[in-house]
Amino acid sequence: MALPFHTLLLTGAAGTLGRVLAPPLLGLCSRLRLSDLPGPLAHTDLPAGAERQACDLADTTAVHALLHGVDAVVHLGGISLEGPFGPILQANILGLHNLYEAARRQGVRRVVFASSNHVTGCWPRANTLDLSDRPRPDGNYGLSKLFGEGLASLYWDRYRIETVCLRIGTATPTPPDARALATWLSLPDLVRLVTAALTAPGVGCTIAWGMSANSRAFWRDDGTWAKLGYQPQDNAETHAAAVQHILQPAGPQRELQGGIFLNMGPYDDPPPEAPSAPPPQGGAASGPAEPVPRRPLGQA
Ligand code: NAI
Ligand code: 15L
Repeated sequence: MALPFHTLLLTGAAGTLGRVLAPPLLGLCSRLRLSDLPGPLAHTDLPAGAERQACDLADTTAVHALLHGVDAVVHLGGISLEGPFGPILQANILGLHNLYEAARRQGVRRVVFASSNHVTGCWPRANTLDLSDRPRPDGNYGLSKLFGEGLASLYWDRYRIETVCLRIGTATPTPPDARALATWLSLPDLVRLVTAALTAPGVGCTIAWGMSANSRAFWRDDGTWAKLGYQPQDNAETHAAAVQHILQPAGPQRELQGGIFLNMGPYDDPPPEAPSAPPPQGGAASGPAEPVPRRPLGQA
């Protein structure tokens, strides 16, 4: 039987999920190209039989070379945690723009984009969301994933590159805490979901929740899974007794869907000013500086 793809590219191949996905992706193509930053790629045990091509996603020229001859991309590469804007701007925002521009020029047919639940992380946990609910990113990282979903939409409407954006929850061997009873995506279900997203016919630009069939889910599938042919086999509930007592500290991180990411940032505030020293005895007074008068709005 013919394989679905000639050349498939996996970015972020040396990362946690890349190492899970590389072996099954080998079975879907004649050539699998694995990419990551040079250091991680060189030091990670990856399946023999796949090509390796190191590339910093922020390097426009290198990304164009990386996409040469590629039919489809599973895009996992980039910063995978909340943090300051500068590095996320480079790896996730510029990196994604480079990827889609190179995909357009190289005639790539489909991208499976690892988006994230942090696109909607500011929704309260009491809400069960469907895809009509507006994005409410919970930080720089979630914002970069929302940018990716926007790029996917643009490159489908203008250039007919298909994308499935997977809003992945918590993809781990077992759920790590009580929140993950809602967000968990088992690793076998991750493989099922990515395979379905790659091979389903006519996906256009689709967004799908990336979770197992969790009884306590924060999100409701609206039929997208069936269209993709994804049938989750796992349910975090089987791990409930082990983790339901593991709660995040009281505060937004416990109330909102994004969890611990809500406890991070802002990052760029100047350090608090040191208290001013008392004026020297007998010297010129050096009290606090006069406030700068504010101009009324509308004046130059
Ligand atoms: P990870 O951090 O283990 O892997 C990401 C890989 O991207 C790393 O190997 C890193 O070296 C590489 N990378 C970082 N900056 C790069 C750059 N400038 N150029 C090229 N490569 C770069 O993350 P993980 O857990 O494997 O996640 C994979 C993807 O799935 C990420 O995009 C993440 O945002 C997304 N995701 C993961 C979830 C999870 O539960 N693991 C949940 C939601 C989304
Ligand atoms: C993500 O997007 C992260 O990449 C992953 O490390 C987890 O934090 C996950 O979300 C989550 O929300 O559990």
